[in-house]
Amino acid sequence: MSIFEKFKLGFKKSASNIASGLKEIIIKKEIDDNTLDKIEEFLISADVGVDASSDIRSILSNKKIDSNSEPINEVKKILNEYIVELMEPLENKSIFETKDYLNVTLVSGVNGVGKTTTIGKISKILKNNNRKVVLGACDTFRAAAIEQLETWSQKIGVEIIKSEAKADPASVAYKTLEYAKNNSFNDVLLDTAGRLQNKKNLMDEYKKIANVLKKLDSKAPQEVILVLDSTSGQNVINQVEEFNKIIPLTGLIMTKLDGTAKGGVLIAVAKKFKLPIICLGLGEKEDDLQIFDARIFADAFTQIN
Ligand SMILES: Nc1nc2c(ncn2[C@@H]2O[C@H](COP(=O)(O)OP(=O)(O)O)[C@@H](O)[C@H]2O)c(=O)[nH]1
Ligand SMILES: [Mg+2]
Repeated sequence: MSIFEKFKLGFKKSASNIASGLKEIIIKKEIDDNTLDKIEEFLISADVGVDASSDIRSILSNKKIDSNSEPINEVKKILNEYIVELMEPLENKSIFETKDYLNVTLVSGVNGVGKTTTIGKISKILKNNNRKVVLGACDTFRAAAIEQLETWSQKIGVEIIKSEAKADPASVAYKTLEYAKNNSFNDVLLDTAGRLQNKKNLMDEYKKIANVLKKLDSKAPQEVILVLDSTSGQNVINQVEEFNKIIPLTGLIMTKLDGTAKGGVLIAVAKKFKLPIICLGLGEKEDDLQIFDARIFADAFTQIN
């Protein structure tokens, strides 16, 4: 199966939601104001966001739709082009590329979004690229969280640094980086506990992790990645805003695009923050991760090609 086919399959719910929604609306040969209103409303309801939906409406209204072609196909094409133009500049594969320095990635997000699972998946890609990877179990909140990361480390065959439950997450981060530096590792991936962006003490703890890392490497963490759950809809906007205030984010990952009809929220996030999009989660297994490619995303979303 090609990447595109895999993506289309995983992304089926969102894509068929868009395709069937547009098909219901676009029944006439020409696209009048009423139809434009309905398209815009529908895109907003599919979580594409008010700004992007209004952009798409104005592009559609300014464009002369070729009356010889099927209007639905023209609309899909315009939507497709809009997505590519918006999101192609946000592609960022640098985390997967070989570097001449130790790359430290701090992974954050609210509870249950898929941080630990995504770290497992990313470490597999890194390992396949011949990189020496160590995971840091900085989610010390529950013993089960440490065990979950440990299970991933065993499955993928990468090392892990951990401590007992309730230990200071910053100290685990420090120990992990120290170990990685002393043993010529290429990548450190730090798992953290889920935290709500409005809980000050937890956000302080998160900030402390980054500060402690700087004692060993003034440039660390080189990557600060926020994981977002696509099924949370527009809540993700607030999450990006708040996490970005504490430690500036270098990239985003969106998960669970396989289980939702609301994958359009990635477009809303792209439009609002213009932050790099690293990869997308399309399932619970180790290979269910797609390095972000705007064209593949756009084609799957609009069911073109
Ligand atoms: N369907 C689906 N489930 C996912 C995905 N990523 C993670 N999960 C599941 O979501 C749940 C929470 O994941 P976990 O990694 O523990 O989240 P964390 O609390 O952020 O570390 C688990 O049951 C995962 O298997 C994804 O891309 N698709
Ligand atoms: Mg976790």
